[in-house]
Amino acid sequence: MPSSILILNGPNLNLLGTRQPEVYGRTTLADIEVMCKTHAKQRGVRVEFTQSNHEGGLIDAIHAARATHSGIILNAGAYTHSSIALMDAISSVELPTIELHLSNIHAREDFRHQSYIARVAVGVICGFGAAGYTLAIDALLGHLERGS
Ligand code: CA2
Repeated sequence: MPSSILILNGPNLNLLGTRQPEVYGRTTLADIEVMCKTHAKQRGVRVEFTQSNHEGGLIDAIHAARATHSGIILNAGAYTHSSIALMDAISSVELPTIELHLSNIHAREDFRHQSYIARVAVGVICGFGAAGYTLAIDALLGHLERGS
């Protein structure tokens, strides 16, 4: 049983619940952290939940996870669509990673359809709002338990 997973949130997600509720909902990132920790406790796993507006901060967190976590859930925000550096960081740590988005990126602008993260992720969850975070925890635990 994996003991700990990292949930990593990228740029602007600290603004959740305060702007554009029609796109991202009214739930704040702090609310989502509580949801994740409650769900993870029921599933018998620890969660580290963090956010950074900086590409380098996200990369540092991914590198550090290699020593402390069994897998990663990553909502990389807009870096999803641009960051080869984040893609390389995920490849380099060899931790199973689930790509996550609140919105359905495929139903939005064309530039959101491209994801560098998806190329190295186990799978992608998008379009389920805040509920996607607990879906991603279950998906990652299922993957870790199966070992594939
Ligand atoms: O749907 C998602 O979770 C996204 O990762 C959110 C990113 C966006 O660039 C991705 O294409 C999809 C944007 C996060 C911005 O979050 C805000 C929250 C409240 C107000 C304004 C922005």
